Amino acid sequence: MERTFLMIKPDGVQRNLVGEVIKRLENKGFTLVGLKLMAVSRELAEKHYDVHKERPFFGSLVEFIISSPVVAMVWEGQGVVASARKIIGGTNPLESDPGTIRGDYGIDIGRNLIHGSDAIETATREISLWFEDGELCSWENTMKTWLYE
Ligand code: D4T
Repeated sequence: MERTFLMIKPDGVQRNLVGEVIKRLENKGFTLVGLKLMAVSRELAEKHYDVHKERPFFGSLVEFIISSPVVAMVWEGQGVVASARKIIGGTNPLESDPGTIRGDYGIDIGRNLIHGSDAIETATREISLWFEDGELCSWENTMKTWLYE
């Protein structure tokens, strides 16, 4: 079953949106297999956003991610990588569709509440960057029969 890495950024945690984010993914039918509140080291933040290291916003993005705790999560389900990105919404919250997390709760691109892996390969890399194998819990949701044909 496909897995993705999601991170509620410091603004999402500070704004008490942890429950709201989890609720949206649970209601969709996806299964939570990893969850932790953590203070992020500069090294981890820089590794996570390595692809953006030449971009002008890289420095402020790293400072933001390490400024206050984040909630790191792994979610599982059919098509979860692309579907979670749709639930999250476009990068710039002012332009994200209403009904998405960013569209409903955000304004500024530098405070866009949540990160989600953008492809299956990225998800694999990010899950192993943020979680040890032993921190993930493989379990079968008893509702599976009612979610999948
Ligand atoms: P993440 O990676 O956080 O899920 O966001 P996206 O996948 O939607 O967008 P991204 O990789 O292009 O940007 C990563 C991260 O950088 C912040 N950012 C981005 C910013 O502060 N200023 C900017 O101009 C851009 C493009 C927001 C998300």
